[in-house]
Amino acid sequence: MCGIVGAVASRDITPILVEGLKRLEYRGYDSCGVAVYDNGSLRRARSTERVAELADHIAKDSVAGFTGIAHTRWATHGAPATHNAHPHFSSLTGNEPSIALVHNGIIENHEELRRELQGVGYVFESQTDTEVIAHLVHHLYQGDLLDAVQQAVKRLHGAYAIAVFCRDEPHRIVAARQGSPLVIGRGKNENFLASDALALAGTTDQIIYLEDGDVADLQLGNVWIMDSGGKRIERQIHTVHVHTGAAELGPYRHFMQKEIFEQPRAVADTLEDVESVTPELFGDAAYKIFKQIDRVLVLACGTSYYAGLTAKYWIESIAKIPVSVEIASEYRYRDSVPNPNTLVVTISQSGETADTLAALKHARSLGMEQTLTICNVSTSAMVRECKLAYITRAGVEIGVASTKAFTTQLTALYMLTLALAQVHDRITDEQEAEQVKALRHLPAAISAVLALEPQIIAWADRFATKENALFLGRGMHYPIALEGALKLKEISYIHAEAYPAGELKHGPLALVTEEMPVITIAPNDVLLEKLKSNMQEVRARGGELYVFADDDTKIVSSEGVHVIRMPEHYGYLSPILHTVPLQLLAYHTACARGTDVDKPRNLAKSVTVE
Ligand code: HGA
Repeated sequence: MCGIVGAVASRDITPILVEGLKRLEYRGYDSCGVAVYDNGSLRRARSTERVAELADHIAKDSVAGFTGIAHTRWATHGAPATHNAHPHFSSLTGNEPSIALVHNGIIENHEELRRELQGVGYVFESQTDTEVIAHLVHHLYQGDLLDAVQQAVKRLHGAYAIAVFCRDEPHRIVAARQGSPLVIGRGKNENFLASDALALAGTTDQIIYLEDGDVADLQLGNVWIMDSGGKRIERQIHTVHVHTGAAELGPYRHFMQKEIFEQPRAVADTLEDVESVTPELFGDAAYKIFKQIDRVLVLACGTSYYAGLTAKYWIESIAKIPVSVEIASEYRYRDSVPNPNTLVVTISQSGETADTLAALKHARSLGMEQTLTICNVSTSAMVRECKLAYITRAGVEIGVASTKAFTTQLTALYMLTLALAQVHDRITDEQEAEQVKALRHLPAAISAVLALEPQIIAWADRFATKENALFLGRGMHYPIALEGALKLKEISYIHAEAYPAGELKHGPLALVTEEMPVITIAPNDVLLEKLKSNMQEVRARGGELYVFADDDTKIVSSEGVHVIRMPEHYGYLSPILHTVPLQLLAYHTACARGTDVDKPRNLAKSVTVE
């Protein structure tokens, strides 16, 4: 999603800004821009193409300066067009621009502010909510940018991370955050800011995480931070080593393909050091917290939500603790019945998902203080906000459609299941040792499934001509069917829906014709015979079945029934194995349709707006 980079230095900072935007590029954006202070004027370059094209404009027009801000935009208000791209400038009509501003987030009272500012003479050039902040700061400016920004943010409703600079104070950037991430990078006689420390990798590893309500004043030699009450505060400086080596494609065609094939390594790394499952893997206080809770509430969005749904089957079956799983964006706005003995589990790849962070805060405001996150970024807001954490070691995930983050989340959630079962005496030592052995074999089992790729490519070529698909699963494989359908939608733009197979006859069977491919997850579990009946229901209506069947199910190909044989049933961990062929099917179908696999239309990675 949107990225921000800023720098105040005594050297040309455009290369730092461009490099920072490049590092954030994988998150998805529709336009980008840079503004710098150059010899008494504000200069700007903006583009609706990629950052590489923006860099060409910068070079061609010799845009350079020692103070500047840059942005990748994922439009929320106003079309993805150059005039809506950030940075936005402000001046009164006829004057040279004197304020430049970038923003992540959404200003909810933008219409009211727009009318007010138009009333005092400001002319708007964009349809964005962001431009009101630029004009508001300009309107309030009386020689001190910090003072103007502090006054301006008091008028804003909604979520924002902003960075602003002013022609009249060229060695200064003022930044503020409320609900959207923002970090400060400290250098020697130069300072930086970004929406993620990743953007500053290679420039500085001395990072300060701003908190909600903070306003920061960046100058050459120092950074001052004020809290929401305007009081000067010290925030800790962290030394952050951001792993950046993953951005190479190697022999793969897309990052998504690379990330699918990285799963044996990602799962093995996530399991590293785990000889036996102990609560302490989740934090020092985990034993005490796990002991005192008697329910679990999972809060997540998208693919992470499906990981939570899978965990519900595991935790209720093995640890015998009731679990509810809520879509974060819904939970935060509905009336629910809180229980203080709840373990609140948030799941987020980036740890910055705005909806999940807000849902977490909501749960806490309802008196549920025992919080744990499953997250891929150890320095994220989610990890800082939760009492307990398990950091998955998927590595940087570039493809917008999540793959290795999902399977590593599942791995961590299975360990959570075992830890809860252990603390609540629901599992014997022998059973636990057996499960840990199965976990440790998981990377090898995933590798065996990856070897099915050639067969899946043959299916994908046929899927590429379809416009609809149905996914069926039962029990703990139903969330995997949901994830398979989501993957296909996200990157191939084929309309796909998932159902628990027993639900077919209650409605979706009406959609089944010879034109409807029905992808079926067929593990050899207690529901197998029931699933076979559901498959017959599809065949009887002419629907064509594409079945991922465990070897020991003995399901064989026949007319209208295509089978790819999976390894033998993998017990509780089977959902993880069955995820992999669905990822490959979505990936190769998208390739056959020629879509932009790593950056699907309208989507962004790390969804930091509501
Ligand atoms: N609302 C602003 C910024 C959008 C954003 O933060 N996207 O991630 C706009 O539409 O320009």
